[in-house]
Amino acid sequence: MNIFITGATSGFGKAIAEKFAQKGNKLWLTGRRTDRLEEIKKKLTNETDVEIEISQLDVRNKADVDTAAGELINKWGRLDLLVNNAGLALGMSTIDEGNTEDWDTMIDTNVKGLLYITRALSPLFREQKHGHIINIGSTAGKSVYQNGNVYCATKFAVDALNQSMRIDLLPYHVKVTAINPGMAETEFSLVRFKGDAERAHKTYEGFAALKPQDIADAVFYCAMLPSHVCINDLTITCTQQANSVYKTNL
Ligand code: NDP
Ligand code: 8X3
Repeated sequence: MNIFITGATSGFGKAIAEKFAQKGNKLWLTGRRTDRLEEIKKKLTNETDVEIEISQLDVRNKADVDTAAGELINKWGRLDLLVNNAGLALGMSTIDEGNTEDWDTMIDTNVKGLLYITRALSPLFREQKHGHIINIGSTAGKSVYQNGNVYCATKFAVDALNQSMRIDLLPYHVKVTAINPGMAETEFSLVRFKGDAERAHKTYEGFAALKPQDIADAVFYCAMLPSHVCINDLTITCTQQANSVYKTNL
């Protein structure tokens, strides 16, 4: 398969890249941190014999998104799977105290970035009459949690877009799947708490949180199903988490 992944420099995106490379798939990996992309390409090229392309890409930049999509279309001419994974949370506060710059960044990345990528690559799927989009949503897009307001709203938007895209692309045999993880120990909390490693670590204290590989396994499972089978929506939490709100560390 030919696979394009956003946010492949860490966490879920990196684990998804590793999983698909180990299974012999061609990858186009993107993210803002070029050093990480080069490192991952080098490692996967040493460990496997798959073709790995990398593009430095900020999904908020529509012109750059269109350029990367154009490069893919010129070079590969075919795409089987798009993984819309790039995303982030910034801060946790009540609505009356929220940081509006953080709100802009979350909305621009999690919603508009996902839209730019999908708009740039879905015409290729339409022409091929084949393809699969896997959107990484969240349990936060199913039920809101305290102080999660805008981040949760962006993931509710991903849920709505996931459902809409499936209807829009159905005539072209394009599968659309949402994978909605619960708490997973990646760089997510380090980013959310702006480099405060102690606070980030505390998020997962007393928990056996999900690992990035758990989500990579789920993405792989959904992507490998027969052409007549599509998982529309899959919510995955660690065993100590019932939904985005209720957790226990017993
Ligand atoms: P990480 O912080 O480990 O990874 C986030 C990835 O997104 C990085 O590769 C980062 O790359 C990329 N990214 C962030 N902003 C941009 C941008 N503007 N343009 C391009 N890439 C960007 O976190 P996760 O792996 O946990 O997060 C991946 C997805 O999973 C996100 O959508 C997140 O909302 C979602 N999620 C996470 C959960 C968790 O508990 N960890 C639970 C549920 C959902 P770079 O910085 O190099 O650009
Ligand atoms: C927690 C989900 O996306 O806030 O249940 O990490 S998220």
